[in-house]
Amino acid sequence: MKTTHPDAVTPQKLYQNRRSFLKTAGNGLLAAALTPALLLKAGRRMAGEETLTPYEDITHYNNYYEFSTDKVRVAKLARNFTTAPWEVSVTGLVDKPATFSVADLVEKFRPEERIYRLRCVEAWSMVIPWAGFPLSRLLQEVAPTSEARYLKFVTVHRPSEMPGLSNKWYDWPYVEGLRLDEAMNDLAILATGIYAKDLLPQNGAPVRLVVPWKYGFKSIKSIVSIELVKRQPTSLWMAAAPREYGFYANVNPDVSHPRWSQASERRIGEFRRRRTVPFNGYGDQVASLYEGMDLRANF
Ligand SMILES: Nc1nc2c(c(=O)[nH]1)N[C@H]1C(S)=C(S)[C@@H](COP(=O)(O)O)O[C@H]1N2
Ligand SMILES: [Mo]
Repeated sequence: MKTTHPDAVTPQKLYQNRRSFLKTAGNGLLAAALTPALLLKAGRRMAGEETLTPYEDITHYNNYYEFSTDKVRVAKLARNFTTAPWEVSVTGLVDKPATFSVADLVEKFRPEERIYRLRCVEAWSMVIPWAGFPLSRLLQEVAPTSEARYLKFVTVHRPSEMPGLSNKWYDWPYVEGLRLDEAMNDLAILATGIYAKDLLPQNGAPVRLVVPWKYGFKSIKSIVSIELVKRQPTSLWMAAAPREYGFYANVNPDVSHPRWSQASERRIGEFRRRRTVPFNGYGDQVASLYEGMDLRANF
């Protein structure tokens, strides 16, 4: 279950080469020797005991309310979303505020593959091979001051391309937050790709957060701004339903959502439900961040 072992981390380039090799081989003699069943097996990469969620599912079952609240309609509605050029500003309580183009970030930080489980608050989950780099590396660039305690992330607000923004139920733009020590944990990444391809708009192109020990809604998409602040930011979800969505949102099978249990989950592509595990299985690496905190009060 240790999907984050260094062995599971492959530079994006190598992975691409391996894939194009498999493709070429598949066109030739090898293909003749493979039965359909074997081909199916070969096409399913494993992450430890688990199977990666198919690309088709990752890219066609999405939560991205700026486009639609209907998970299967997001991909189509987001098809023509403009994702380049794109800049992310990092401001607030930092010594060296800066604006970075995503192209430069990719060049500088060389996204690598990280296979993470994503556990949505709605009790479904996926296993996704992200391409990304640690958020801590970007933070090093801007040098947070000793006053900085939290990060506030903001998604682009572009009504002309995002039909869901007409939904007045939510307080746009989409905002999320992390505590600075959470953001510095090596598991927290900024992702720019999936399956060694650039992110598609529906998955948060060109750059989105991934925090694998928290519910999926913390993984804010299409980020344009990161601000270092003193006080805990209010996320879009906290503002919309404070009894249902807290700031921490750590995956916790013992704390139910007011409207449903969080004890189990449906892995997309599987039939039997799985038991949900604390911190989505990443407790070894993150539980210490919450030592001494009441995780029922801080949900
Ligand atoms: N800007 C923005 N980011 C967002 C969302 C959203 O609606 N808008 N949905 C969140 C939720 S609830 C989940 S589960 C994940 C889904 O990511 P995926 O569609 O790439 O699987 O994105 C999160 N990030
Ligand atoms: Mo979610």
